[in-house]
Amino acid sequence: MYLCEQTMRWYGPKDPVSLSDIRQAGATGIITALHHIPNGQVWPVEEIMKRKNEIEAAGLRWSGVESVPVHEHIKTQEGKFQEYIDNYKQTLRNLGQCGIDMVTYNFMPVLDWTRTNLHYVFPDGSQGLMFEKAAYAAFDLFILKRPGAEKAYTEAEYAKAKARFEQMDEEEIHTLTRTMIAGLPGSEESFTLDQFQGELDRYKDIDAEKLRSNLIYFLSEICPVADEAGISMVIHPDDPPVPILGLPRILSSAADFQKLIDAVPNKSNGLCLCTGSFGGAGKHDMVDMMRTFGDRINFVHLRCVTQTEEGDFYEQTTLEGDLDTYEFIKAMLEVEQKRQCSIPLRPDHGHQMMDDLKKDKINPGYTCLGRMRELAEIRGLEYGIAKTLFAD
Ligand code: DNO
Repeated sequence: MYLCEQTMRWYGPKDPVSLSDIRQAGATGIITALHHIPNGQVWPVEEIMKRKNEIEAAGLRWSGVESVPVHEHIKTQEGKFQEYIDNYKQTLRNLGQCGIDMVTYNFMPVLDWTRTNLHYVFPDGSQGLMFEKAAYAAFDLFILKRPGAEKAYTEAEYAKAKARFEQMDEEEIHTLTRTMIAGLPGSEESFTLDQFQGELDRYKDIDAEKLRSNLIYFLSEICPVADEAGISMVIHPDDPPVPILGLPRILSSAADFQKLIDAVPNKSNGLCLCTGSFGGAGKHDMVDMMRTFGDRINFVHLRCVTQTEEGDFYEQTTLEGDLDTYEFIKAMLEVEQKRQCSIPLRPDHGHQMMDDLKKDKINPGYTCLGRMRELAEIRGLEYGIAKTLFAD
């Protein structure tokens, strides 16, 4: 029987969570990246091998890269973008040569994932990540003061954002600004407000169709190389799956992914099914996505969120939230038996809880204990479903 490959993300030697912690949490695989190599440069074979050996020495497998970042110039097709694409191809060849077979990336302009609060306190005392629409709008309208931002909001939303902003003290404004633009774990960039507006401006003539055609160009260049290197490229969906700060978004639904595979049908063109990203806004049927795109899903981020009527969302634990985790895992097991392979899955984020609340240095969403709880719940649920429904 094929169960998922249980993995955890590791931010490399500087991560306060060690490889040994991850192994003790029950994972067998590691998802990581060479964060020390600047965006756009080739990852040399020696550096890849060094990291691979370190992971294997801890009794774990390097199950996939998250992420080989896509340089902003590739997204906007300016400057040295062709050189960055060539570098990307070489990185894929080098990873393939070292036996790494899955690479995650995203095509979100400027920012990777976006939240407004990294320390929302849940009723049990643990802390998690959330997105509050009024705080986000207050940032956009009154802190960043993005030109033309008013057009993105209804009168009621504007009024709510204004009231929210007026409530904030200096400290909250500072924390919100940092949360929005200083880069969450895994993001490659960090900015000041002015630099940030400058980055947004580079997209003023790029709408969703243009961005999509730049992504399709990128894929048509790299997928043949990935096919040959034996690598599955998995795109991470937009998080949250709605336009942010006037930036175009192109991977916010099942239909968006369908457009990509219609344009570039290569085997290596795949999806990272992140249930929490799609779960952040709108109605998306992740169980159906698993069934529809099963052959192309080569990585799963399992995370449950609850959306509110105001457009906010909270990151819950695995068995709470809007996702039917039982049906999702069942659908995943069906795909794995059909494909006769295990798909790597990682608990995406976890709450900061217990002893981790006392630590000074943590990566929000990526603490040890919270993710251990997530993984334990996922593996228990999967085991139960597999035993009862898939036993030979
Ligand atoms: C957030 C992560 C993202 C993801 C990238 C993939 O927790 O899921 O940062 O790694 O978007 O390129």
